[in-house]
Amino acid sequence: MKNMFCHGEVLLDRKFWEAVLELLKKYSNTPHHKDGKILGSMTTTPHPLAVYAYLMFIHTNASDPVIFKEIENMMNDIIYELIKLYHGGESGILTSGGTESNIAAILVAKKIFPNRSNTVIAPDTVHVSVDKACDIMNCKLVKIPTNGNPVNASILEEYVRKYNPFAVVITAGTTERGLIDPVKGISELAEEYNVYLHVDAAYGGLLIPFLYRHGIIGENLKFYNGVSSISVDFHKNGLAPIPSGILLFNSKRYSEKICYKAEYTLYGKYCGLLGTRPGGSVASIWILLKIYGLDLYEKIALKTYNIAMYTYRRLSALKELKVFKPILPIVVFKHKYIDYIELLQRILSKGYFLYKSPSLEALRIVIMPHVEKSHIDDFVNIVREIIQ
Ligand code: 0PR
Repeated sequence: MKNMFCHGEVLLDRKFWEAVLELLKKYSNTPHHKDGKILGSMTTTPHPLAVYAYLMFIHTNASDPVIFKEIENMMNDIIYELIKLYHGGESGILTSGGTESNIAAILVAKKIFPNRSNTVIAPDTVHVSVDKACDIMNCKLVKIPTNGNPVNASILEEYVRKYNPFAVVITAGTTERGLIDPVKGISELAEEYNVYLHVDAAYGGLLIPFLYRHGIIGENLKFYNGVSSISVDFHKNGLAPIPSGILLFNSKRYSEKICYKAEYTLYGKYCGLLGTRPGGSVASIWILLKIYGLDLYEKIALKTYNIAMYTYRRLSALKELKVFKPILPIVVFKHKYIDYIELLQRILSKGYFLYKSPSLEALRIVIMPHVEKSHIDDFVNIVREIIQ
């Protein structure tokens, strides 16, 4: 066989393509967002322009700004837009998503405050990646019981006084319910007690500033003085392909804490937790911002919120259900008598995918950009059928 990677002949061969397609098709029958049945996951189909840009830059490594300086320039443009969105911040890194961002933020905090007690404080609604971070770094994670509410700032203050932590992590858009912890109030505490405050906005980061601006929610997300870092995922509501996370810092001094000397590289250092990173992710976020600007995310925030409210109303009309009112576009519901795991099994058997909200013993629907009202109508009909 000729060198198929360098020459076109084999790639033009029809038999060759038939064989390739046969192999791929065997596994191509995955559920797809466009079918409207993936209603519980925080994933969506990326925008075609983002996919195009990703493929165009698929050979690039975002960790090598010497060979691929264009990627670094794009990244600087993205950071500039996010600084506008969050009214502050100074630097940022590309991550694989919310998990890596949370681990990196906690590592930075630990390096900034090496002499504090080896403790991180977080409400019990925090994402599991913070447990992971403390497992890796051998820190103690103290969780504040919240009973399914945003954390109370004065209770958090008591914990900070008691434990003298090196970091506090709060969430702007919790995983199970879409709650927003009081970023402003807690940032004031973080400033007063001089503690590192990381805001996990992996899910809510591209929703909250817009819903706040439209008066839909009362809590904003921005770089208030005491906020040290904010994470936001573009592979959630940003229509970029997975993996596309960004971790923003309020100071370059912070991002430099996770740059490691690597003399053998042309750049001389590696920044962040990972090594080689997809430059395609940077290109995909960048092209969407260039073509549509932040308006794209405003439209998505309003659309998904409206469909979440529609879902809330439709499900609330089923008297057997208890439905929690959405804050962000997440609708959580349970049956008054049927156990939520049993309900989930019945829903899964109809080909629909929801996630769980175990803390509420309920099921979670996340209205992502691909979800349309017609999908919700079909889903509500199925729910009506299976609870009768
Ligand atoms: N922070 C918050 C608030 C999140 O909701 C998530 C993801 C993360 C961090 C982590 O983001 P990455 O998964 O991009 O690292 N929560 C998702 C969800 O609940 C993602 C998810 C889904 C993760 C399924 C694992 C999994 O098996 O849908």
